[in-house]
Amino acid sequence: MNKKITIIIPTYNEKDNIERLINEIININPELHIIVVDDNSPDGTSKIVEQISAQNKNIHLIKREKKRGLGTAHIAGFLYSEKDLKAEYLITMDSDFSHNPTTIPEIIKALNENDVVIGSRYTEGGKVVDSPFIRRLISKTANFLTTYLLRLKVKDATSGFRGYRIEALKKIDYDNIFSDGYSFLVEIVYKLSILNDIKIKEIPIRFIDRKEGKSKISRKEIFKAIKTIFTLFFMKMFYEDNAIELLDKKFTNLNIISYIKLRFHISRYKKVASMLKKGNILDLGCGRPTEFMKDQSFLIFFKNENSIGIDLKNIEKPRYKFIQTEIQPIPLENEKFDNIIMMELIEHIKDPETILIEIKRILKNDGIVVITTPDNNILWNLIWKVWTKTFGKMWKDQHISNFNKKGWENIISKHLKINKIKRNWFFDLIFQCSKK
Ligand SMILES: Nc1nc2c(ncn2[C@@H]2O[C@H](COP(=O)(O)OP(=O)(O)O)[C@@H](O)[C@H]2O)c(=O)[nH]1
Ligand SMILES: [Mg+2]
Repeated sequence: MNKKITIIIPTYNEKDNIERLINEIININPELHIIVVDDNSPDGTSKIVEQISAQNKNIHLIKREKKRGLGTAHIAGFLYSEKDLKAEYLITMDSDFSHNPTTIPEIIKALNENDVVIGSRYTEGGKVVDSPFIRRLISKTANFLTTYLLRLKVKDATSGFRGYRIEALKKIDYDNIFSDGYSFLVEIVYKLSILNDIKIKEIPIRFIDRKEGKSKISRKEIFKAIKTIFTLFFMKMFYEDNAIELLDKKFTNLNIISYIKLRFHISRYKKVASMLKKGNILDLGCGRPTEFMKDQSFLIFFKNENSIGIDLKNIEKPRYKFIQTEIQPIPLENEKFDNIIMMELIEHIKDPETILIEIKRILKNDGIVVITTPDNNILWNLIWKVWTKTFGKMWKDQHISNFNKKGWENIISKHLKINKIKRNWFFDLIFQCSKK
């Protein structure tokens, strides 16, 4: 064996299992490095491991001062494998013999061809033995959610019996891992799965319920797992739309209101983007749409190098060309742009027609204009009332021009030809226009 391989085993009160497990692993291959991560188990598990490791330099003990969860224990093992042992393959397993050590050579073999290998109960040939009904239900439910919400192709996303190539793990920023307990297993496999160049393979295992000691999974861990899956579900959208780069904050620091707002803006971006034509773009009012998103978010989303953004407020480090200016008048030459977009801005202007005249002037004759603005209808006002009551005041106070769909159609069509009207989330209008 020329590769350095570590076996990472988290333990909490496993005095009846750990020594026998270590011996069985040594019998399989004495060159394997075993890292036990013990959270100061009251039953003295770490003392047993200390004694063994004093005799055998391949046995390592990471002793943590208190119980800190399975996920952080795995990470501690990853870091030790990478930094201290310079290992290439890392294997994680439970200490209670639910994971049969004789599977280790199979995992190693599969790691030669794959980045991540999962010992799977639910792939063909896999099995669960002697597990209580409730445990099976929890595990099945978690896997059902990861399949349908996260669209994760892995059949057993909660299995802790795994192999990882260190090169794959290096692509994960452990600082951004938000789950510390069992649901860490879902989070890390999900985050690995969305990287393009990662190969994940499941190999069947027989999972046998523990004979010695007690399970440490608690009701709290189950709630935390549900929270993890839903948080990842929200994240999914950003990866899919490549929109994580629009955030000015760490994703995990967003709250539920931020998620709602973000979904709203990105949903509009997609629709607006689909209405544009080839060529250059002017974004009127290109500043951040909400406090946790970046300035020029739409332009960053759309990725057209021929873009200019204009805003009343200054922007630090603009990603695309930027002019800070009033927009009545717009300090640009006539017939300059293929596309002009103006999102959620026109309602802030006292005399909306003046800006439409300016847009017409700088638009090329065959250019496209996309304007978005709230539809001041009953629904919008209702949503507004509920929102203000629930979450507090937002932007509506600054809306000087309030019209419903008909009203906006009348104003816009005085200056431009309306080709298409779409809606974003029922109450937001999107007008695609051209010159008359
Ligand atoms: N270091 C550490 N190990 C833990 C912690 N919670 C569970 N473990 C270990 O993780 C493995 C899986 O736990 P177990 O209770 O068997 O989970 P179950 O098989 O899902 O019931 C066992 O080896 C436990 O000793 C923890 O907070 N810290
Ligand atoms: Mg167990």
